[in-house]
Amino acid sequence: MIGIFDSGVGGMTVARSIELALPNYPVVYLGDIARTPYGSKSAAIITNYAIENSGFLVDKGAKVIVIACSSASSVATEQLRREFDVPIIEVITPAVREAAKVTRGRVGVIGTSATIRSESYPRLLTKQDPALKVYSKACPLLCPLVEEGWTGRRETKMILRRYLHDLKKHQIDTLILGCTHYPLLKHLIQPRIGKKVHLIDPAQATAENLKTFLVQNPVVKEEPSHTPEDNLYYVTDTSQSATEIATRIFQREMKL
Ligand code: DGN
Repeated sequence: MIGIFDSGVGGMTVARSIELALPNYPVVYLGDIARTPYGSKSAAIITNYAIENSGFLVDKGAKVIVIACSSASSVATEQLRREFDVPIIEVITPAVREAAKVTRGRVGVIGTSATIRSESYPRLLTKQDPALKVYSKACPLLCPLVEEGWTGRRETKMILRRYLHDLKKHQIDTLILGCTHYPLLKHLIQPRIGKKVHLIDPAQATAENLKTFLVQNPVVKEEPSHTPEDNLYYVTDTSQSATEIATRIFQREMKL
């Protein structure tokens, strides 16, 4: 099984892209909505949560774990690789590789406070290409708005405009959505940052990376009779809005 976890519903954007890229591969997902958001917590706490989530997924039969959360990917990847003997896939590297491929030199990164504080994106981006100019902005209010289902509200648009203002001043040509909740706000981000700015969606980049990884390392195998409807989606608390958001992301009735 492919195990995937996030602090809540954001990682479902990654899970959905994985279902589309690998429809016959079994998936088990854990959304830790009881303890969301992760992005405002310390690296030590996020790492503890990531270890517990990964333990749950391994118990369910996961043979590879996707950290579908930029905050946990930024601070907990190395620790998870030490604790578990299954491969650990994170969401930072695939997004950075894609950004480095398409940018003309000025890259923006938005993410949670934990992600931006860790400097994981600028570090990897300038490792890929030392000439890149990277501008980061923490957007701590966005995840709670997405978890609430406020993805079309006037208030969300106002907050986004405020957050993106600084990045616009830097005339970025590429923007990494450095949080797996943000693809759900793509329709609001694109017109506010500018139509010509290339948005990097971590969900698609990570799914492509996982597909390539599984071709080279078949730790999980395709099961011809398996369909996405057979996948298992767990959450650590009940939430009506999580079920509604999941149903919208997967475009089918979801039972969490
Ligand atoms: N989806 C998580 C991330 O990518 O960082 C959000 C973290 C949070 O809980 N705020």
